[in-house]
Amino acid sequence: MPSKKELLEEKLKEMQKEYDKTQDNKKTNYHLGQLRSKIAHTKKAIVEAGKRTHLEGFYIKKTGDATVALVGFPSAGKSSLINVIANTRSKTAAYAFTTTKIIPGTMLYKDAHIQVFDMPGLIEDAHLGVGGGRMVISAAKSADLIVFVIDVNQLHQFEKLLKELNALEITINKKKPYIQLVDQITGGIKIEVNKSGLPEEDIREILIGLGNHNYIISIWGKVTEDELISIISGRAIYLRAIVALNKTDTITGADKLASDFSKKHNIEVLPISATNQTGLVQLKERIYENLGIITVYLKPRTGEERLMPMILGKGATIGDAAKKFHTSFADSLECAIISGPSAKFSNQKVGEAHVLAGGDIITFIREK
Ligand SMILES: Nc1nc2c(ncn2[C@@H]2O[C@H](COP(=O)(O)OP(=O)(O)OP(=O)(O)O)[C@@H](O)[C@H]2O)c(=O)[nH]1
Ligand SMILES: [Mg+2]
Repeated sequence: MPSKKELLEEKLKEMQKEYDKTQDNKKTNYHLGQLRSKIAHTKKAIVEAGKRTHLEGFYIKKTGDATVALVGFPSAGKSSLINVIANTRSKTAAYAFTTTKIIPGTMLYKDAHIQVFDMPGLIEDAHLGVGGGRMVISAAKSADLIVFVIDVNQLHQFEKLLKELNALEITINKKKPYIQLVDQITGGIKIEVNKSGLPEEDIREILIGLGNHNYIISIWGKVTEDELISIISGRAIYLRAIVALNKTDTITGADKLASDFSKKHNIEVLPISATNQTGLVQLKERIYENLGIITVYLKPRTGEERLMPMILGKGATIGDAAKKFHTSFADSLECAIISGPSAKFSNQKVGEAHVLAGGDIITFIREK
């Protein structure tokens, strides 16, 4: 028996066919508008129908300063990789499906505790729940960065992985278009800003199709109809990702291959070998960089010289560091003395608005 989702998909196809063959003129205008609205409605229902199958209660504790998920097909070398970049032992074997649950480990880099998840291999139709796919995708969704582990001899698997993620409305390495929605009690739909590239009529119909009749909407970037539906219904997920091209010890010309692959798919690619432990320093550095974090060091004003590392987001200021150190601390901060990459000279006195850089050493000075 076809599932509810399949029935809806069938219905959607028919509506789209009808839409495509109906000519756009004054007579058909109303009919087309109705159809568009129905199409938007059905798309939402399809997502709803699919939701239950891939969002079953699954929870993994996040610790550390940031999290990274290793995603790849079986036998790509995810477990071999986590074993050489993090403090964990995950079973590896020459056969597929060696890893059956999520194995967390911690990678220490520049004093940041980066939690890494080794995961079961993803396979085609994972989004439908095949082969533990639900668990993997649910953990991947909550990670700050995805590292796709790809066997250099199986490059085609990358596109399949992307397809699986796209089926779940996960978009890789794209900035989420900025959309503001204000719910109203009455007043109908008002479109204040529209830089979407979509006609206002379509936006109106999508909103109505999704059951939103009184809204003020502003869209500040280009979006497709599907993206708009996905964002308004709250399910669009945007994630950062890079590729670890593994098993480069088995081929020659790995660097060239990695750079071609990178250009083709517009994604950062790091050639590595988990077995020979090559390329790992670069991989760690790019993981850290893509997480958008910096490490700064706090130096007490008096007493011992021990530096305390603190992890902050890129662009963080002295004020942010003080707040992170202690919520009450920021209020009584007079200034800070800094040395390091963001300082003009050693022991520079700066205010709370000063923007920090990785490697800075900070001493807070509080008001008396
Ligand atoms: N030559 C070579 N073999 C590797 C490398 N990394 C992993 N392997 C081998 O590939 C096989 C699979 O490795 P695993 O680390 O178990 O792969 P996995 O991605 O964790 O697989 P699943 O848990 O089944 O999803 C093992 O036989 C590894 O020894 C590598 O860099 N070079
Ligand atoms: Mg494994």
